Amino acid sequence: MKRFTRFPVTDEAIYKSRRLLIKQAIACGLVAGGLVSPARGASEISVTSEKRATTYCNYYEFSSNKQMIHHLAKAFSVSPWTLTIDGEVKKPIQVELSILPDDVSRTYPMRCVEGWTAVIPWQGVMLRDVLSMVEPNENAKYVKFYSVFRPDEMPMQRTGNFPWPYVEGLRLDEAMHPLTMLATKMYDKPLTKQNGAPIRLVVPWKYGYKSIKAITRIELTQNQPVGSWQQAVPSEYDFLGNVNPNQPHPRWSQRRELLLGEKRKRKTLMYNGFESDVAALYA
Ligand SMILES: Nc1nc2c(c(=O)[nH]1)N[C@H]1C(S)=C(S)[C@@H](COP(=O)(O)O)O[C@H]1N2
Ligand SMILES: [Mo]
Repeated sequence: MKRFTRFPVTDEAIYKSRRLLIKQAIACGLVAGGLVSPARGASEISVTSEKRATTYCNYYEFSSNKQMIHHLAKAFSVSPWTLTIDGEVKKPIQVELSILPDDVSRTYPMRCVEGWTAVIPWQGVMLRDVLSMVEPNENAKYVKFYSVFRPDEMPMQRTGNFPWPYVEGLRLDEAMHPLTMLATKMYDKPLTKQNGAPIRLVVPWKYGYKSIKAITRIELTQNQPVGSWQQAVPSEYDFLGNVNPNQPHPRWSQRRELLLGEKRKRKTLMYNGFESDVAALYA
């Protein structure tokens, strides 16, 4: 298995050791490659505690209060669930989630544009393996994701001031990148409701808003989709959403970030540390 930058990411559950020592990064050649700065090298990089990652969330359908979401999500039901994949494809399908493999395990930093990061071990499937099941046709250029619309169970959907349901999009080449996952588990357990059960997107080199939760539909499209945040606040959220410490944001500096549980901020890395894996997509 290829090791990705910033964190030594493996297919075996490396987080079981809890602490990803910088020594491992040195062993992986990340320091030699200049991907881990000496400043970062002075401290160790840990997986976020499961407790923190499941009680400090962004999920605007429930609330804008990050610590309230895990309480409010209790009333949300995630089974039965059908995932439709359609649009510019040769074989549209409705997937039983139980048939999807969940044997890809990746520890990725989830970097929110607000300046905080949770380092989470995800399990699921590469999106490209799911897309190849439906066989995108020649018109397919983008992938549009739709989250669930359940105003009865999601309090913020009863207000009209956001373009519900939450939607997001990727270019087809981004969707086919091997880093891009559909996750059905985290910490080797089924996804919690607050973290996006039963199935969510995880795109590690992009800001968290791209990693849409509770997906009901994946539509291959010819035209570039408009994400819900992009539509609601275009000056703050662009379509690409690539992590970039040098691109100023009107509300939050993107230069630094707080890893949940730590006291001091760390420098934010270009493409969230995955520059050598994805920079070619944007050349
Ligand atoms: N459906 C939906 N997906 C969503 C959001 C949301 O409000 N609704 N918030 C996004 C944002 S802004 C972030 S930072 C991540 C947070 O993921 P986490 O709570 O699992 O850490 O989820 C993303 N996916
Ligand atoms: Mo976010």
